[in-house]
Amino acid sequence: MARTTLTRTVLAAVSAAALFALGACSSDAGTQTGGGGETQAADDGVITLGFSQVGAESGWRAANTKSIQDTLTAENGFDLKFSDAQQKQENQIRAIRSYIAQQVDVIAFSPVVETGWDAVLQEAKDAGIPVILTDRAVDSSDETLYESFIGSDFVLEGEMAGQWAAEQYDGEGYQAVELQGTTGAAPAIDRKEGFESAIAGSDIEIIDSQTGNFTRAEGKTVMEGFLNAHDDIDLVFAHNDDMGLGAIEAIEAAGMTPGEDIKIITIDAVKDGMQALADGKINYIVECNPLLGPDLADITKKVLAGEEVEKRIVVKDEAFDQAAAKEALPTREY
Ligand code: GYE
Repeated sequence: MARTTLTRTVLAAVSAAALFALGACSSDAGTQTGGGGETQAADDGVITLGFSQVGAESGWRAANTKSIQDTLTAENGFDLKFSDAQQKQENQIRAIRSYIAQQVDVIAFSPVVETGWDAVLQEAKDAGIPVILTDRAVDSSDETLYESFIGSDFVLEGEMAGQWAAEQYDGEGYQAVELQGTTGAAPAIDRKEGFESAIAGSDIEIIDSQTGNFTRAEGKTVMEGFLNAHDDIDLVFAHNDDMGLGAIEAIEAAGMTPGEDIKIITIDAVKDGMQALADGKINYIVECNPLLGPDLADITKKVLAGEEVEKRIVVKDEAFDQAAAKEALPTREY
């Protein structure tokens, strides 16, 4: 439970004294000390963590939310306060401010877009509340505004997708369209960059590119637009499975066979995407592991214990073709 100001101050004094007695009250414990000099260590053993989630836009997000809620449980010593920002930065900023006002022990969030966080992160720092980023990065020149960033390497994911495309389709004059993730989001920016760099010099050309906001519905609508505007699309690169699944619906509605008439490459490898890959409707998927709950729990405990944590924790991803998807599906966790 969040503590009241009174208990917080008293407990902070107690834990500061305890740290001092242990000889640990040095600048090494800086991650726990905010502008007011208050110590943020968990006292009653329960860690109150405020988590601001991006939204519920995709299968990946659902698996990510489940991982966080299944890990940060009372049995594991957490009091999780969870809010869904519905893909809006202003909602996330509001949630973070409310966690600061509630004096939680730690704030974690997955920033919907990369920029515009410095002010609210500074407020958390001034309140002595450590912040951990999960999944998506912020674009800030001040790395002291957060403790650690846990998530995949999105540039690498885009590169893996592009490399496979270049190997499969080079020399064939392939015309590709791109379904981008949410404008300004780290995975949209980085996956685009990675894919473009990997296909540079190949025979693949991106003839159109628009955001589908990481959702199935928008992926479908944008693909319908692409199909109306171009009659020579060979390949779709979708920044996530859901938009690829929306594109499949649009391609089928236009009387074509996805995976054959138009090839599809996506990122995430969540169940529905993997099923479509195994069914031959998608051609290749680069994984993005959403199971970030255990790492978040671990890093949170270390930060509150004053231990050094890595500033960047990179989650490893695989990639699947159709045969690999058939093999992996029965034991897939998400
Ligand atoms: O790929 C997409 C989701 O930030 C990695 O967000 C995440 C992305 C994921 O909506 O499906």
